[in-house]
Amino acid sequence: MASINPERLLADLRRLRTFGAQGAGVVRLALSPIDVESRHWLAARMNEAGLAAAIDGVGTVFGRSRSPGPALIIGSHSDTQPSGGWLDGAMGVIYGLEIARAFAESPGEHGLAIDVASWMDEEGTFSGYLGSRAFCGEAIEPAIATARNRDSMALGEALERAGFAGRPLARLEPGRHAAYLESHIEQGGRLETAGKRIGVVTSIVGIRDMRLTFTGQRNHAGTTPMAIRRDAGAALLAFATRLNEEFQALAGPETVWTIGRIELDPGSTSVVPGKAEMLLQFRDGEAACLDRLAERLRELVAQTDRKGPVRVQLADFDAPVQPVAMDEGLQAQIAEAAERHIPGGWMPMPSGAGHDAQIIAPYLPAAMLFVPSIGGLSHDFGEDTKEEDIVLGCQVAADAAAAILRAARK
Ligand code: HGY
Ligand code: MN
Ligand code: MN
Repeated sequence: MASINPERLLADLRRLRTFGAQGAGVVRLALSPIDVESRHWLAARMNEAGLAAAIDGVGTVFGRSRSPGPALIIGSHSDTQPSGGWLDGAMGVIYGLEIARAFAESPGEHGLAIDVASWMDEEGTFSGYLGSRAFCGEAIEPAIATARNRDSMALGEALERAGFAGRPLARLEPGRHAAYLESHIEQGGRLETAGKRIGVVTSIVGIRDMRLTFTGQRNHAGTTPMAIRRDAGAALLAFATRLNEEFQALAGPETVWTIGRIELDPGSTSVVPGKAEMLLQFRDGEAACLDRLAERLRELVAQTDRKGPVRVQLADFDAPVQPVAMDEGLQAQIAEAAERHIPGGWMPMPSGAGHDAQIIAPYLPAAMLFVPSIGGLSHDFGEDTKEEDIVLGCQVAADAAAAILRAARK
């Protein structure tokens, strides 16, 4: 079996961390200058590893093995949240690079084709899973035409500025690509609580991202009597309270929902807010549960809008992401590899985080491997994983990758 090089793996992870480092965390938003710089570095490292690397028309970095197929794609994302950790996504990308190098150096695995990917904008700075959607041939033209980041920069402009616009897109090659393997930090506390070091992902949660806009009337905060106000901020807060009660009644055991952003216009203490916006996200492993919550939300919005005195509108904030199951055969190969390294030290588990693997799964057998997150913390600068778990995860992924490709050759 090929042995990964722990020092080289950790050195590349630490180097990638420097692109956008903020204290222990990383801010490397999709298509920001530092993200673009990191992608050129990544492409160079992939070329040094003997891959044919290119950055495609949406900024995905794709390193294609020079070995003939069948090929296993190993990847994740290297863009981050605004409060990003150093491992979210980045770890899975560098695993791919390290496994490609280890196979090239190993007599037994030399010639097994590993393609490596860093998908653009998994985190939805412009449009979630942009890179993996483009790779699978999904329509991204609407996103390119309309998506904007928080600074209102249009995706099309960001791609122009990055120098990626107009380039060809990395595309799934059904005759070549046998499967997709994504390794990732768990971003929760289940492995740590269970005392396990490897998670074999069984399924990935579905996600709905909605924008609610409340429109009232700006007015003087001192001279406008409470009875006649059309206070968009007060309406939003009342709606949020009612929503929590309603969702609690409809939620399943794994359902989560988050109001991640609230904006009041004009945001002055002496002005009754004329406009208010709320970003609401909800997730569950069952599509039927997500549909139930979405239906209740629509009813609540319609009721509130009819009742007044503030108008309410509901819209998708990002494209809905469906829950998916991971390929059973691939899961078994990850489990076998984990059992060899840490007998009994692994467990099957669902993913409460979204991943590019769920975009790819309908087009290609896909699987994921998790390593523990310390304290279950993620999407925060304090996100971390023990080095020995990072190294173990990469070796288990390498062994699973070899087994997957040998099986694909039969
Ligand atoms: O939010 C998620 O689950 C992923 O990190 N984008
Ligand atoms: Mn993330
Ligand atoms: Mn991630």
